[in-house]
Amino acid sequence: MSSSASPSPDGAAERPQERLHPQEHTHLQEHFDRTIAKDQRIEPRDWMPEGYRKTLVRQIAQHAHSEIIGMQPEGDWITRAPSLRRKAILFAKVQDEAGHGLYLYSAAETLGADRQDLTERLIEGRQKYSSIFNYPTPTFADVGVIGWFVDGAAICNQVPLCRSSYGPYARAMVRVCKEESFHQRQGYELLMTMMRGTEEQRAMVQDAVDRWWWPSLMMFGPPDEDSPNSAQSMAWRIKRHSNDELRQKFVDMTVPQAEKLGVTLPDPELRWNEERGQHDFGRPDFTELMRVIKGDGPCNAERVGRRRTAHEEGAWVREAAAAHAAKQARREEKEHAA
Ligand code: FAQ
Repeated sequence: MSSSASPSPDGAAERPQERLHPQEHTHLQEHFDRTIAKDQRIEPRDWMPEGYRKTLVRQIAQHAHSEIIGMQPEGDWITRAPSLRRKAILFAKVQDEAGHGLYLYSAAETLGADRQDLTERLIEGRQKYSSIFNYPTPTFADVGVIGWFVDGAAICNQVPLCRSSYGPYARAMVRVCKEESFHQRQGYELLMTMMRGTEEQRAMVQDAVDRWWWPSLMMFGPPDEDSPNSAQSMAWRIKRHSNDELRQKFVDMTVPQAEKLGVTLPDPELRWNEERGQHDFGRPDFTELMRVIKGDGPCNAERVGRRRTAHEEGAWVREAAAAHAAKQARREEKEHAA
């Protein structure tokens, strides 16, 4: 998409509409502000402040990259799933994640971003993806815990995004959330089955819970006081809740599920606070989060390296698709001329 626009450092092209008469600009800004205040949607055809557009491209691109990179940790288990049923479920889930990524890249394209450019920014380390996908998956219990925790966290974060102020992003989230619910349930069901199994299987589940709990809490981002983007994103109603509010919601949702499953969450400070009507819990290690975001997590190099290889090996598919599209266009042109 986007033709005459010139690229800017975040992959969002500058739009000519910014060169407006000051009075016209004020009028458009007021209209935008009213739309946001009335809780109505901004659509691709609408004028929007440059900062709003860039924030959306940043968040949607990171979200898309997360879905695509997020295929890898569980994808590693497709060929080793313990039964045909588990293999089919896992296949479907990983395929859904690819679909979410492509859906989100399309949403970013409505803002003038270019998909190829976004992919290059990802593999060159110039754009981020979720920290959670930089942790290893040594056992099949990890597949269950990813579904339960990671998809559970994604649901907490993404259900409010269904009311995000940007129409294409909000609508994408509705479908994505429906599929994430299936993903979460399949993870929980897998863990339930393992917990009904042998002592060794129960130990595998507990070990995976111990390894994924804190990284899952980190998915929600830095604490509110250290979150540079939250205030503006919430004012624009892109984000509806702060990072800490969503983290709290995830903890409150997950504790009873852990009890039912029969596992212990690895946090000695975790307890119900009667007064607040919420759980108190320990502080995640946010220095670890920052380290992982900056590229120094257990699997960052492997994840990005694999994405780069896949992109390079897929070049012939993109070339073939482009050649086919060009041939179709020439054929249609000829038919119109005749
Ligand atoms: N990892 O100022 P804030 C999924 C960055 S999809 C990496 O608080 P913001 C499905 C942040 O980007 C999971 N980077 O930022 C699935 C910013 O950097 P920047 C992805 C992080 O945007 C399941 C800087 O730190 N979901 O799981 C992280 O207001 C299973 C400062 O942070 C989404 O992307 C992190 N954890 O809030 C797939 C949801 N946290 O851009 C496969 C949409 C923060 O200034 C298997 N995104 N950063 O350079 C959001 O809701 C927000 O962007 C947040 C961050 C909440 C992630």
